Amino acid sequence: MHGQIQAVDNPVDHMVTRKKTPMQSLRVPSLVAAVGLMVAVAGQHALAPAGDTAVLSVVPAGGATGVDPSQPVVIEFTAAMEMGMQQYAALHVGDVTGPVVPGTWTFSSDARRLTFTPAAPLTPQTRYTIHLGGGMLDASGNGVDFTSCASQFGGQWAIDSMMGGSMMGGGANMMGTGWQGADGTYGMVFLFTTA
Ligand SMILES: [Cu+2]
Repeated sequence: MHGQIQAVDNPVDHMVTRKKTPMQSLRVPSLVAAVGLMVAVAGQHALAPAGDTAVLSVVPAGGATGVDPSQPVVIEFTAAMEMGMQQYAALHVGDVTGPVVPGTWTFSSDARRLTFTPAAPLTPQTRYTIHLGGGMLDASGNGVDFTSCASQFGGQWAIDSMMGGSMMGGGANMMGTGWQGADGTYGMVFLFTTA
């Protein structure tokens, strides 16, 4: 799957296009649209454009260093998220193409706070990448506005070139619906390093 879909513009353009209407922002290759249609027909999520729900906080933030390996990874949203969206969050060792850290992502009872509990403690002095799928939906079925991630929480858009190479970690496909947003990105990544 990786590398078959070409990025159509740069991260800055994504930040602009997200604010346009769905038709105006549909600057994705027809292949992507076709895949989205197939998935919609299959009864799963179509590529929903971002609505009003945004990311409220990311801990540890992108670029953080000296992070306590026992410190939980916590993502907060401004509104409740749709059930099951935790499947579109992952923690990778190294960059976003690295192995997925085994563990469990759990939503708070109000579905606004997502916490990762690793199966084993994180490794000291190691780089990790939090990956949030661009196709995540809120409880109203709208996409999440990730722009605050880049402007406030050290996030980077997971564009196609970043996703190149094989996605490790149990064969997880992080370029399908749920992982890919309506803007064509694969969501946000946040790199941090443990103490
Ligand atoms: Cu990932």
